[in-house]
Amino acid sequence: MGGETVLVASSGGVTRLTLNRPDKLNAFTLAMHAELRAALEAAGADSQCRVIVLTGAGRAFCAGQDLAETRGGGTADAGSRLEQAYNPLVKFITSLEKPIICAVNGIAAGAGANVALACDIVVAARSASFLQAFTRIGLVPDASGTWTLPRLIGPARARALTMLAEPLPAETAAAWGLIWKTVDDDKLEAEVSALASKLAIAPTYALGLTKRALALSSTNTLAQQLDLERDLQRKAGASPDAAEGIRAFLEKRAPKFTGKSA
Ligand code: LHQ
Repeated sequence: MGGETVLVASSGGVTRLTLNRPDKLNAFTLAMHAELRAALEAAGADSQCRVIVLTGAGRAFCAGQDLAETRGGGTADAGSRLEQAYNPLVKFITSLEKPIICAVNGIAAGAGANVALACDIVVAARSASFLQAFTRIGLVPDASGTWTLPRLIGPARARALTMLAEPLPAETAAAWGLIWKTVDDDKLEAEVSALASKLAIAPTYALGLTKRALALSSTNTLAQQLDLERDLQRKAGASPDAAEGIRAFLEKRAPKFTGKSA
């Protein structure tokens, strides 16, 4: 299923989206943006889908914007490409109330790195790397990099990473807290499948509210965040999954979550 540039496969509550321009290291074209957005929207609306996995075909995850495509249209208004494509993509990924795992199978460069980092759980192959390539070509980091990087790894590392534009090995990315973990290349598929299967039977509604609470914490005061936790706990606490979770604990058995809000 899916289009030419994004492959879509769904099974057991997991929707797997594969960026599919391997000969161009899965660089983003407008067509790929449109297909990815449509696939994400469909997964978001599909009640059977409880977790999304985003990965790349071939040896790279994604090399960012396809620079051959922007050459013709020029980068005179590179901002319009962000406005049209990257900004809505990052907003969609970060606000979708379902978990999104990014399986970084190889190099993630430019906007490709930052789209990966916008996902909820990032697992990288040990040979992968993250390259804030932008300043190599006279651009500034985008697709939320200037927001995400200082928050995840601190301003000092964010400054050097973006200004030097050197590849950051996946192992270092994990050690710095930029991503969740690295695994041996030949274990990536199995590790990500195991994580996805676990999340596919998790209380999806509570996971979505957790994602919302963590996102809002970056602008909230402690008092606002405590109020938010109260409000979201009220919602989660009234869900069938909370009733099931507590009942299962007391009955000393594994819970059977539906993922639903009511
Ligand atoms: C590519 C690309 C690519 C096209 C590899 N485009 N073909 C937003 C708004 C508006 C404007 C601009 O940008 C943005 C956001 C951004 O993402 S800007 C940053 C764009 N990305 C980059 O600058 C990274 C460019 N790529 C590279 O530096 C290298 O390809 C890396 C370091 C990722 C990998 O190097 P290698 O492993 O040596 O592979 P390669 O360079 O030989 O690439 C393989 C092929 O993929 C090659 O095509 P060819 O036909 O010659 O075999 C490359 O031209 C193509 N490719 N990235 N972004």
